Amino acid sequence: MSSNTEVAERLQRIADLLDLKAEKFKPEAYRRAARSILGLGEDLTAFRSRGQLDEIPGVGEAIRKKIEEYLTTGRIEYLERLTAEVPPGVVELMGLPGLGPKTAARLFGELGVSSPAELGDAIGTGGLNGLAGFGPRKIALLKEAVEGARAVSPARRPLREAWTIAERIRRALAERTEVRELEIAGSLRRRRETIGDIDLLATSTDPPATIGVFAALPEVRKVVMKGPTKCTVVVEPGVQVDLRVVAPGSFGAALQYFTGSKDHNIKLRTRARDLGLKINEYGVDRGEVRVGGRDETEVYAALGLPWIPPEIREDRGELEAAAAGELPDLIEAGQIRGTLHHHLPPGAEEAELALLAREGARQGAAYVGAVLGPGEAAHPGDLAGALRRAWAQLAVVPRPRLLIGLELSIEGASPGDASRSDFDYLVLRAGASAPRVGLRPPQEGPPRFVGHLALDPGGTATPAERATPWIRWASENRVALEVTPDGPTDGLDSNGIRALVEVGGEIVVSPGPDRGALGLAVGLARRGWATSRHVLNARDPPPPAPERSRPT
Ligand code: DGT
Ligand code: CA
Ligand code: CA
Repeated sequence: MSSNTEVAERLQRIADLLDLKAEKFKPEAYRRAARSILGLGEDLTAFRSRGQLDEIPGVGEAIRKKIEEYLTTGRIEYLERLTAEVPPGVVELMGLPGLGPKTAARLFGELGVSSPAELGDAIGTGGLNGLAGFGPRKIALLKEAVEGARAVSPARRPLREAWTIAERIRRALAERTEVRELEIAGSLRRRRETIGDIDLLATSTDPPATIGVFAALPEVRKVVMKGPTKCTVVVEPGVQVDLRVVAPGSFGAALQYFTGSKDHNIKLRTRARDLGLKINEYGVDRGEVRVGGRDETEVYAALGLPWIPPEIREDRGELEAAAAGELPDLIEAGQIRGTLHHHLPPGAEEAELALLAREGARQGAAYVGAVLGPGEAAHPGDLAGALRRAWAQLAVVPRPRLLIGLELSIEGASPGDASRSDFDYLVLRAGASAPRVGLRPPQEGPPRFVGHLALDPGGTATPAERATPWIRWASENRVALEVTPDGPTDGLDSNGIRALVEVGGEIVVSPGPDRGALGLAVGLARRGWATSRHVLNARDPPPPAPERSRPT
């Protein structure tokens, strides 16, 4: 699926360049299309040959033409034109961590800074002092970014990006007949919000052949180290991947060891020692006798413990809970009854709804929740009515229930919105400001509100610190907070989830804008120790009230 990443990367670059030119809405459209393409389970060329590029969410006519142009000619003229308009150093500048296109545009426009090196010089000579919006803290962060760019250690990647890369490699290796077991280990298996490098673990009837195939994958940019059973490479776009081929009898022990976390492993090793055992990546031994190593369950069992889900292996109380037989019964993807946060592209609402219905039916969803915003429809109530009628006509079996939510910014919501009869629930978009409105949902039934956090990525506060006031607000008002595959950049991180469920709050698990990554969002929820009791969309909503009047 290399053309998918290639196209997505180019659309993303177009978005960045448009941002640099201070274009208003276009960048988000390109980003949405890029995200959707990254989440596709199939190569774009297959969509094209079926004439279905238009059916990819977020791909309208303009973007479709650019995709076709790329698939045919290997280039996108529009991108080349945009690139030519911008000095190359400025493009590098906006790629620095914490320095988006908007800041880069200002630095270039107002100070003529056109590369990371020039930014370093400008900071050194005090050239940024006094510039509006560039306080001492921001300048310190920029300095860090410039210095970081010089260092060798590459940045950590968001979970979803690393997962997409790892899955592609995993699929390529899984096709090989000599490969037997194959698992993604490390922080990715634990669904950590950010990933340093990708760790793969395999057993093989021909380890050197497997290593050879891995080192020669088309996405490999550089082979860092290649031995008979271990290989480290750097793949596009600059992520390190480790593959280890281990003996079948040690696969469980190796998987346990290389899944980590390091703190979890250290605690486990202490427990082993206390029991007169020795544990390492080859197995669990009592003296000369191997008592576990084939699979993970056996490894934990040898230490008198039940298998511990990877998502909570962080030494945050999971070993104590396991020893006491009190591990939480973590939420599973199969328990999700429906999803609640799909936006419908303006002008193509019914087509998108039909797609959602088919997808929902295929996945056995009990309901599908579409969300309308006051900005997306002139009269959301009328549109909701029309969509309900269109839904009733769809020839989809079994047809999930359609729920329609109204999305409001938290400042724009009023208590009266809570009792609107033309919507099934509200989505409150919460910005970085302190909560101001405490809407009370109806006393009966599950909460009818979903809070979407768009946390301000700036500042030095951790995602959990930034989420704290929202967690209190949400639990007090019985608002379920959203968990997306993008984690803290677009919702709660696992610390926030855990804090929320500990005070009796609820989450909503969403698949994200391209609808492809529900499993990752569930993984984050599991990392936050959430069980089905804590997940609003692991339940069915109350049946529709027959007396509820709806505009026709
Ligand atoms: P990352 O790559 O920074 O996102 O995080 P991890 O957890 O994937 O860490 P990585 O790739 O350095 O190592 C993979 C696993 O191998 C790690 O989770 C636990 C295990 N491991 C690595 N080094 C050590 C160590 O020094 N001691 C122990 N007990 N385990 C280690
Ligand atoms: Ca790793
Ligand atoms: Ca590693």
